[in-house]
Amino acid sequence: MKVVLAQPRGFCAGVVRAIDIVERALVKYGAPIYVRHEIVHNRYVVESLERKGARFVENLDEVPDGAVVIFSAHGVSRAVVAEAQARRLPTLDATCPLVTKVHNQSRRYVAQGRTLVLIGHAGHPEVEGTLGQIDGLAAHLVQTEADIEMLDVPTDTPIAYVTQTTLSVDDTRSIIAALMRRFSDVIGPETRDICYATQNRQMAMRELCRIADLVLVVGARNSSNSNRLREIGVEAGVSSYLVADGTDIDPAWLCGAKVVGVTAGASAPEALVERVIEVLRRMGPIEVSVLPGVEEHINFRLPAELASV
Ligand code: 0CJ
Ligand code: F3S
Repeated sequence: MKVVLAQPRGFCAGVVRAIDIVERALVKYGAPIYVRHEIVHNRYVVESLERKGARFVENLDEVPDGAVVIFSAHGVSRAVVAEAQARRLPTLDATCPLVTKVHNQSRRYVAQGRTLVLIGHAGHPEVEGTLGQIDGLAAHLVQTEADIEMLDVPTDTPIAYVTQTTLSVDDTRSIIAALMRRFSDVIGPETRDICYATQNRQMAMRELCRIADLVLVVGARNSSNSNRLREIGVEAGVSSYLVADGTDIDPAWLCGAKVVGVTAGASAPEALVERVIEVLRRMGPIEVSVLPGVEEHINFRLPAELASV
């Protein structure tokens, strides 16, 4: 059996930075360090940081007075920042700079008098953080083309849209087109809010689907960008499964597969890709190769107080 790895796959610059922030904070301030929400959507990452002294919470009321708290890569609303300030909690912001950029753009659009439409998935922490940049009724969430028809907004209202960073490029394009059809004055970034890492991994997944009989996507169930990779496989007609670490591979999936593709979401460490390869090796002889693809050289700066730790 051939095992072909997608390039690029796995960690993006925002995830590397977010994990680095937790590790450096533990060194500088000592355990425990509180992290609001999973720093990135991956249990393996979360559990390894827990072993070093990080404590993950969903709400700031679980953080004791005076403890250092880190905001996850997905970003937070202004209400969460205000709550931390009101309690004078020392905070570090691990929000991906590409999410912060969307926050800033959202506020600018609303300041220009436009009604904001956020394209994204309800309940996702990034969506809550972005919607939470805007007060009151000026922001609307849409998840599908059908949601555009349901918007209770006059069609000549000046609209600006922004998007979640980890969406399907193709689906987002269709939703933007529907928005442009319904409203007469629409501005927005097209699909440029979808980050470089999401776009590159989706492109690599499409390449993998041209040669693979089956694709295993290493990533967590609550990882938006990993789910989008699996969907691309399904849309291309290639059986595709999200796997946490390989222990969840059903041998029946591999029946008759000559070429197995493996990729990983932006929050999945390479150690988990290696575990998946090990599981495949135990099932029979394999030959591993990497598909040529985009090389990424992006780095995000750390918060100043952690740069020299
Ligand atoms: O939202 C982000 C800034 C992406 C973070 C990395 O991926 P993950 O799986 O933690 O988050 P998504 O669910 O947003 O893909
Ligand atoms: Fe940032 Fe994209 Fe990664 S938004 S955290 S670079 S998936």
